[in-house]
Amino acid sequence: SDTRGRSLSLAHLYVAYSALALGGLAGLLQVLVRSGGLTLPAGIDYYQILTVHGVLLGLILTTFFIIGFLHASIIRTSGPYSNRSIVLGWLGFWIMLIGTIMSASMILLNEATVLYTFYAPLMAHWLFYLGLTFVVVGSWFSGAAMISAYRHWRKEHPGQTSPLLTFMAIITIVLWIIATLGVAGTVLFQLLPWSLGIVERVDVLTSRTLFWYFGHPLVYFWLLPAYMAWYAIIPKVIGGRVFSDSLARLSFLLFLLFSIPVGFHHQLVEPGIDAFWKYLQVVLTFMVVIPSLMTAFSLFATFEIRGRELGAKGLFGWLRKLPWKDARFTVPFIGMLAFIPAGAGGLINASNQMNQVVHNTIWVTGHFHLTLATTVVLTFFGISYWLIPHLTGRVLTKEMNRLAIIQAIVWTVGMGIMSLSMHAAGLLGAPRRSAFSTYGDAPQALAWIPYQAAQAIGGTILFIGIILVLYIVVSLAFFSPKGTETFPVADSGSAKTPKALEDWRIWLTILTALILIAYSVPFIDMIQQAPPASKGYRLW
Ligand code: HAS
Repeated sequence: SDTRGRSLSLAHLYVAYSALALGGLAGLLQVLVRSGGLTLPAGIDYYQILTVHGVLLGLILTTFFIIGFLHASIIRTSGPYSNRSIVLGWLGFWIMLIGTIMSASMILLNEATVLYTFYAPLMAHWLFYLGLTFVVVGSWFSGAAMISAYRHWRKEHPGQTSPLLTFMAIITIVLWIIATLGVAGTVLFQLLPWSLGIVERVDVLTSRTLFWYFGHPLVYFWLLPAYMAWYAIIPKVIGGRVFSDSLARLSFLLFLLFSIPVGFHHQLVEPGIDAFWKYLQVVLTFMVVIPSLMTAFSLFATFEIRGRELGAKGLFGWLRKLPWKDARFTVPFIGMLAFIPAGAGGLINASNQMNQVVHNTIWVTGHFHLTLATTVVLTFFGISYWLIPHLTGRVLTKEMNRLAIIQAIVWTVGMGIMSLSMHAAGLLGAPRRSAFSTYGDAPQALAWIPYQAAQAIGGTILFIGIILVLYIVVSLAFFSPKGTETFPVADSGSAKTPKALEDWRIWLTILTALILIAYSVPFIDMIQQAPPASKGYRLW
């Protein structure tokens, strides 16, 4: 029916999975190099492939997948896009794609080996920063397409509560737009002029602070689409309903409020930021844990209620009633389970004293391979298994469903081995972002080697997982039998939801106040007490 909307979403998903193919290959190479088992040919540098891996998987796969999924969710629940939204959506897609090609080319030419956080004073070619600017600006066009569709719906349905999935998609994109103001600030006013030679030096602390103003909400921009599926789609897959429409909306609003003013928990060991402001942002970080706990509660409730409806008895009998053979449920469910240890690791990171132990160790890499690369990514795979055939007019066959569950098991085994050994080696002091070295055969460094070998084994199993998921995705996109695959949306009974939950004036005012409280004084301090700015370095 809505062919234009379908093509728009699909185009984003195709770019996302292409990024997975290239970024995954870089991941395999880098675990092998790090374990000491491989030397890269033709002068290719370890940090170059690490940058390819981080940028393609952390920034490109996620942004394209999420925007494609958000478009599809809004169209599914609020109706086909107007011409205006379609044009804005395609403009966004092309600007982002051109930006991606610019930045990726510079990385492949080894002129932007600055890792995915592109911290100053490491300097990249100016085209890399310009490419990133295009990606961000393009995503704003996509956001404008979504907001325009949402406003249109509200105009057509005065006084009604918007569909839950649309509301969640709008929170996610508003979070992204407000967060990207920080990264746009550092790229446009600091990194671009500096890499072009217009200014000679860069203020590193301000740049990193602007980056983390963006970088932390970025991780919730990754998480919220997974939560959309958990709250509003999975209940339908298991034949149930959303536990509470109001609770789901409140949890998304809490993410909007608390995920931005917390960037300092990535900068706890950095000088130049007063301890009081770090403390305040750590308190706010613990506030952002609350909506995740609400999510866990509400998911358990949905699962249990459904299981009991199906006649389950005893304390845990409902677990047996869940549709374990359905990849649309099982694959994201594994992601949910992974979030229990992953979230616990996050709480450790956020605790100031424990952060001193784990910061800049490979523990942190283990943390985000559980959060992003397991919880979020497995949910994205689970979504793709019905979304891609839904968009291409095909069906998820029994064989592909079975393969999808096998894929998730392979992924879990590979990631389990890799991430556990990353956490363990991190506690033994192994640094993150470092190529293979025995540090002059120092005993401490020699103790890390078995864990690095385990990482290589886990990483190789994961690569098999990547081949499997790509095989499934290509089959679903081009070869599965023609048919109709539904986009499942659970009933949430939004009629009783308090109207205040959709009163943007309230929430955006609180958000602005929180951001100003958390960041104003530290920024003034940075400007007034700025240490000498750095001239910068190049790794290339
Ligand atoms: Fe994090 C570093 C703190 C969540 C990603 N994080 C990172 C980096 C990334 C990342 C990429 O405070 C590295 C950045 C870099 O390159 O330097 N993180 C947290 C905290 C949370 C958290 C407090 N992180 C995430 C998520 C990510 C992500 C989500 C991506 C998607 N993280 C940090 C800190 C650092 C950090 C510090 C900096 C470290 C440093 O020093 O550099 C929290 O949001 C976590 C809350 C979650 C929970 C779990 C709730 C459980 C649920 C599962 C329900 C399951 C069910 C099924 C119902 C408390 C919702 C169960 C059924 C059964 C039957 C059992």
